[in-house]
Amino acid sequence: MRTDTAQPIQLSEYRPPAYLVDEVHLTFDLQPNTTRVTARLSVRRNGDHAEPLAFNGEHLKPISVAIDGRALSADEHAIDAEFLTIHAPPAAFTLETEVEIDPENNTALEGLYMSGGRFCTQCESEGFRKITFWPDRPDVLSRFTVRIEADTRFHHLLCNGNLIDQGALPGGRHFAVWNDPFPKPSYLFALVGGELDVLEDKLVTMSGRTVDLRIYVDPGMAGRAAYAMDSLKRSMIWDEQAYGREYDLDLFMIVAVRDFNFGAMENKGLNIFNSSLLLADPATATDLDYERIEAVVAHEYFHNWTGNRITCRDWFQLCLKEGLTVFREQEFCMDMRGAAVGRIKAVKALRTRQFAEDQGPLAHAVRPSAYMKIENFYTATIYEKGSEVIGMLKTLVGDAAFRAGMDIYFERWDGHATTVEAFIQCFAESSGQDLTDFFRWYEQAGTPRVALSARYDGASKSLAVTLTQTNPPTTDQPVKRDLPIPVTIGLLDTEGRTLAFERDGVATDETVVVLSGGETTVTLTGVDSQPVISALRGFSAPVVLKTDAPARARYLQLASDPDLFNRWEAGQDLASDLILARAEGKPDEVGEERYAEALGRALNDQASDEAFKALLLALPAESDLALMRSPVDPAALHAARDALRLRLALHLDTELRRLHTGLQNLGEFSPDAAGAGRRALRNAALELMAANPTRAVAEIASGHYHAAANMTDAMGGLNALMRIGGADYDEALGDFYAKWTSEPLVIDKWFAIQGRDTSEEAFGRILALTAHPAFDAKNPNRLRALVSSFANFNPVRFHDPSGAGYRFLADQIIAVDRFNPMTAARLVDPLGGWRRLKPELGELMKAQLERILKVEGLSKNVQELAARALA
Ligand code: B3K
Ligand code: ZN
Repeated sequence: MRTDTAQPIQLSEYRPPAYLVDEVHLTFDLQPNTTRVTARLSVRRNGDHAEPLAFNGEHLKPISVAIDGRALSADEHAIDAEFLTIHAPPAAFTLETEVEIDPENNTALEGLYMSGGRFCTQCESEGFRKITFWPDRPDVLSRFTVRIEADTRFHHLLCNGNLIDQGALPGGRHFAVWNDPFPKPSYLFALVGGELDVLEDKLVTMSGRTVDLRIYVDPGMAGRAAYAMDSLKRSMIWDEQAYGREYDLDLFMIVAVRDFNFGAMENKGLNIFNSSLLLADPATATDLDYERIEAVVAHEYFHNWTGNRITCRDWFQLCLKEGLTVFREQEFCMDMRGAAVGRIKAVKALRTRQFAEDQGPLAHAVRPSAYMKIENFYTATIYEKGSEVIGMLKTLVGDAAFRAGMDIYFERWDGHATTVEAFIQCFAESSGQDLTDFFRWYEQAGTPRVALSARYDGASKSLAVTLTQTNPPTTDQPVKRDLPIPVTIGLLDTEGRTLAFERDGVATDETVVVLSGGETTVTLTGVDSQPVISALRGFSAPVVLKTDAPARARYLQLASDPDLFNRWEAGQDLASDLILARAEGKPDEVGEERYAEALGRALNDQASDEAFKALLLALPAESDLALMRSPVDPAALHAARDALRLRLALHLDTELRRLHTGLQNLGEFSPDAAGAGRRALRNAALELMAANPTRAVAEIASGHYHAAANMTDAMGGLNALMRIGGADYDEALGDFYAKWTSEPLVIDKWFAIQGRDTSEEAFGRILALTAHPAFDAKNPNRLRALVSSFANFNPVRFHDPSGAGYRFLADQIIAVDRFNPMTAARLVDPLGGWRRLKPELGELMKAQLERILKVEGLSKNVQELAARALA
């Protein structure tokens, strides 16, 4: 087994770059197998010491290296698998290099590669070094001019910035020259060459400039870019209004590609998107697809200020751009689609992914202090928890100081690469607060546990609320410090009405208590009756809250907490307790009936919207329940959750059918939040009905599938049929495949639903699907559709007692690692949980990690994650 891991890179060892590149001229002679890249760099020494120059370069075939027009001799420089070294360069000079690369055989999809017969790039984090020799680190900012030459069948030649020249060349070739006036790090470089269709629009910015907007897609698909275009325009306007940030170039382009290792990339002026996050029409995309397109288009656009104009000094600062941009994206989405529902969805995602990360071997801080492969750190902790930390900062300093701090940040750091410290300093200045302790949120991994207890004194009408925190050790940090934790609190009376109170003599109905140190007590006065406490409203901090409140308090909250997050949370808490009790062999039948009753009442509440009710109807996921107890018995959790689903289906039968019929919408499809909410509730009702798989329900599900006028409903029907199984499901699967054979994004959904099939025979089918002619592991979307949905969303089959599920995942990781290490590494995560599983399963899972580590030639990416998972 390989345990000889290379040395990690340490934050404490950061050194400024020895050489800077102010200006670069690149020429690409695009050929699928032999692309020539000529680079002319204006290089200058950074600092006083003469040092050898070491520029990154990997998988490059060097042709020539020259300084100030003179070719370098063999003893003046060296080229190995990772670096171009020049032993004694002058203080300032022009470096000219020429290399050859092979985009067509670049299956790792990093650097310059081909997708669907077109050239495209992906450089973050360290892909640019696969294009040319370069100091490939984010703190080297350069002005790029790029000339692209290609055969005219590569009709569009795109790059960052502004098009400054184009024309024909002999031999059926043509060229385009692009200049990006904004200095940028190499990870934001992008280039695209190929035959594309374009959807065009314009936007007049706040200062009255007209920006051309272009979205490039596969020929024939321009109509499907309309929602992305609409989302882009709304994002641009939102950033002006919310943060005063205007777009800077005259042109903003997005290109959609089918083969992409993740979601999308914020390259300056030329975003590149996975087509699954860009193309949508009602027939082929679900409401969830629309929602994600809106979010990701906004996210990548917002990076223009938080990421591009101001970038990261080093990759340890990744959350500086990602956490902040996720935060801005979430604010935007809540403005577009409703705050409560948006917040609940964000917290669900955080808990499922990030809380799991904290409990596993891959736990790390929002700003880690060491890494092996930075590619492995694009995690839920950096992104989602990074966003939560910004949210807490805003709560702590207040809205006005938050906005003022952002203004200072934009003003001070525009055009620079900076650090999280420098960012936080802006808020210390705008608020006058000492944020030293707050900074621990960036340095300390793990999910704090907060306990709340309260004592009400009727005589003095006062309520003493005590909060305590414990910070359990994580694999990377055994000893923890206390954190400042903002806990938003409101009170309800026994009828569920808001109970006003006073804090420090000021009347209010909501307050933020900052738990600092191990324990904090506050006394609220003027509390007229024994209250129910609604704490951690809006999920004001990424913690696990435990209270001593009885179930009846939860029921009251579920019925009437004005904080909709906490209303939903109360339902989830009640459901979790019931499922966990049943999984442990202590079912609470009376409690389950009571829960069903309460849910029925919530569904009838005329005041709340459908999207919210759809969330109420969904029980906590098995993966979330698995985080609440250890050792985990996935089969017991699955059975207990199914039992509660069945009880709800039986108890709410009339109600669910009424919803299913009543919410039928025969009008025109609209992707807006209201329309999506109605479809979500109707499909959630059907899904719950499917927990009671009678003939009648199967017929309803089949009818739902066949009558579907949009992809959301088609998938809703297929999902319900999958849960019921049998001939109707098989018939619908066949029908679906036949109908959508030529639509790759839809066929991805066909694979994904089968990956989630929990029936006994599902695993055999999943194995067989890897030999299906439409299965292509080289396409990350297709691979993830089957393999990730199985490993992440099908716990009962993944954790099969035979270990076959783990073996299957390991087989896939090993196979994919040979050609695409980044995507292979992203599959490792589900194997990290072995310690928390019941021992007989844990051993089987561990054996697969050991097997992976024995593979000859394993990538650093997979090796780091598998080794950490075992350590
Ligand atoms: N910044 C990119 C992610 C890059 C991932 C590199 N492995 C997309 C984003 O977060 O906006
Ligand atoms: Zn991002």
